[in-house]
Amino acid sequence: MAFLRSPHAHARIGRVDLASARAMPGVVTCVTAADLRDTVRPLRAASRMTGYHATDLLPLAADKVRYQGEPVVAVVAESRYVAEDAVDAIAVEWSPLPPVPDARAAMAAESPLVHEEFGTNVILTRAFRHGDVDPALAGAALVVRERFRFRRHAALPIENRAALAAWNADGLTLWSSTQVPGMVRDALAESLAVPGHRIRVVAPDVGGGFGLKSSVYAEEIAVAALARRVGRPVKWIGDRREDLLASTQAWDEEIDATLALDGHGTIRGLRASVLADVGAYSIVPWTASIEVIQVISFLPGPYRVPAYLGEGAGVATNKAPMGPYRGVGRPVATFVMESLLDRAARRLGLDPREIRRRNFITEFPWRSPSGIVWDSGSFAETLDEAARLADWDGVRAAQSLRGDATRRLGVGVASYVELTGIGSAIPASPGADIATGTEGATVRVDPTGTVTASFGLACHGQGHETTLAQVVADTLGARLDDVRVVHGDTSAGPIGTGTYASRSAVLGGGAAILASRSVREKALAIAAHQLEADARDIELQESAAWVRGAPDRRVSLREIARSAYLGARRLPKGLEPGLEATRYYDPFFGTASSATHIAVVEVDLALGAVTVLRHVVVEDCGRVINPRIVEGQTIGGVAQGIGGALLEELVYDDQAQLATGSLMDYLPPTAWEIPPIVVRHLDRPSPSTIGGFKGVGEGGTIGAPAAIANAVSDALGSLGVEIAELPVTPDRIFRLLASRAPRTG
Ligand code: MCN
Ligand code: SMO
Repeated sequence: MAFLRSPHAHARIGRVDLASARAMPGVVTCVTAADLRDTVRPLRAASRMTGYHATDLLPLAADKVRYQGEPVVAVVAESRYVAEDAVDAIAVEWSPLPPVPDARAAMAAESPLVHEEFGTNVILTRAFRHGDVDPALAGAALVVRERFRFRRHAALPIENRAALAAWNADGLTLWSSTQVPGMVRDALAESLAVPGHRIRVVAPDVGGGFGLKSSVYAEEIAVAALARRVGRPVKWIGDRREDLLASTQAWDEEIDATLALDGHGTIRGLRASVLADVGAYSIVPWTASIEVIQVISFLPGPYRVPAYLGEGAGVATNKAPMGPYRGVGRPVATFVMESLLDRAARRLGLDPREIRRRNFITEFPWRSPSGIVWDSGSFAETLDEAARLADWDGVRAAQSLRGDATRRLGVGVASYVELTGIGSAIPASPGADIATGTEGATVRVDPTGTVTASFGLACHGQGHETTLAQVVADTLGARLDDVRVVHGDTSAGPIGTGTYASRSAVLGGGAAILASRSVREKALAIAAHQLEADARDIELQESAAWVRGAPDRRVSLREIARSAYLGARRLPKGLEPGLEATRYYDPFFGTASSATHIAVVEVDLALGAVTVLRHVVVEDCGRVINPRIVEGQTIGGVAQGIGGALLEELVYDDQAQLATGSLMDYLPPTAWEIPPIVVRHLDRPSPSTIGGFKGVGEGGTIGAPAAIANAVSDALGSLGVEIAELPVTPDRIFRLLASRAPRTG
């Protein structure tokens, strides 16, 4: 399958002439929205947010297009080559409409509308209020104010999105490069009107996702609908251009923020107004709110903020829809709060570390101004350890020694707290019934004594095959080699949604512990029966059980499992045969992960170039299941954070045309830009989750941009430059310096 995608950001679709495309040898079918109207129902993401307008998710645009790259015609052919040629042979009569390229301008009364029927481009608003912020600001010794800008980014998995649909007498199998097979299954059941048990969604090993693959996409529905229509399997493999144009984009916000403090640097209040450019549609299932809600939820950070007002608005523009990308809103929130704190520290003559220490939350549980419960946190500890590892004082000494006029050294800190392993008490969006708060695990010991642990998760590089196997092996008492983890297949495991929101260790691991405990208890009962001992006296470890104190009275897990399935005479009286359990886990609120990042940078004033010399992360992700995996997660996250801080930006022009549609223009970091990254784990078990785990998959990306921005501001502080916009590209640094430099010659 190949798509004819809109060349316009905003246009009415007139007559579509498919005749020559259909006549080409090798073309199986060409369809428009009209051809699918009777067989595909639109999907809508529900929410009770104020002023929220849902939009339809359909496989192809009907009537008008709202962003460049939106799919309009689907062509199925014998090969991708033929399909692409057929796309070129299609003639569409477009009536271009005035585009909406800018969120602030889109709020003006005279702006063209992305969705006329809403009568506005503001498609949602949300606010968090805590205490009385006005008097806090009015009576403060110091008020720092800034308009911050975080530019639009792409999650950019190296592997583009892809989907393959095949129908047979049993129904549909969809192989998709998705993080959320459970959600896609439910969505397809609704959109194609097919019973859920006739749909199997498989997410094989297809590389990275980074949040970009955690929504339901038009192309997934299109391949499924077209495969049903033509009675043959249909495959779509997206290319890089399609990925940059038509996958969800992220982190596009403008934030007006004001922080009020007393003379000692103690925070009195914080006010922020966040304008998010959410693009053309409200995505399924997250809605268009996912970024903006996270920004205003997490702005107060790991600090005591007695009065807070955070207001956010999501504004529709003619760009690809905004969706989740590693960190979701928190890279932005952390950038804003940490930048404000450094500005305050500079005005007060305080060390950046000291102003943080004075404001860190120290009592737990703590209810944040946006209603999140922080169950724990190691804020000061991560800060002190990171400063030590980064040799903060050494950098300061070097700064004062250096006489180099063109290259400046800077050090920057960012501390954050994030909610991970989110349970059912915190809905993804108000009133939305997406089952993000629960997850299941099935643990089965077969008669050969090996263990299969299956999950509704869909891991895509996080190493669950290792870490979840460790959890099951440890809890059950099996050898690690005897445990196989199965995930990413809606027909092979318990009900679940998938892998996102740094939830798998907490929710999947929690469910795995519960299921493994049930299996272990039964295995102990069977072993006790066979060894003629009391179950309380049985040890079960490394796939063998023995009577405590009498190690030669033993049976293997294999013998226990055989008995479990042979039944009657091998089992204690009344015990049900079988050796497996399915359990679900809901951590209710979730748990607080925290970290401090410190970046040391050098800024070349002549080139405007920033080099990150070293980057240190000290994190508290609870009990660490696997230190190497956590280290890898953190390093990968920091790499994406460095890209976000220095290089990566999706640029749209004033016609809402994407100017960065290839990797020649959109610049992810390479090994060249990534310095040695030092990671330390504190390993402080969560008090509120089974197993004590806290999530860690996004943290690297949350802390890095803020730390780097603060390091650049530190390097350029004596020149009067403070960073308020990311990415801080050479061009931006050049302009900042030029606007402050005295004119010569
Ligand atoms: N882990 C651990 N000890 C802990 C916590 C976690 O050993 N205390 C391990 C886990 O068992 C898991 C890994 O660390 O193997 C990440 O765990 P977790 O924080 O639960 O996050 P998820 O597994 O739910 O992964 C989602 C997260 C998100 S939201 C994005 S975005 C992201 C990320 O993971 N996308 C990634 N990391 C990625 N890594 C790769 N390679 N590719 C992506 O697309
Ligand atoms: S952005 Mo991660 O998939 O929650």
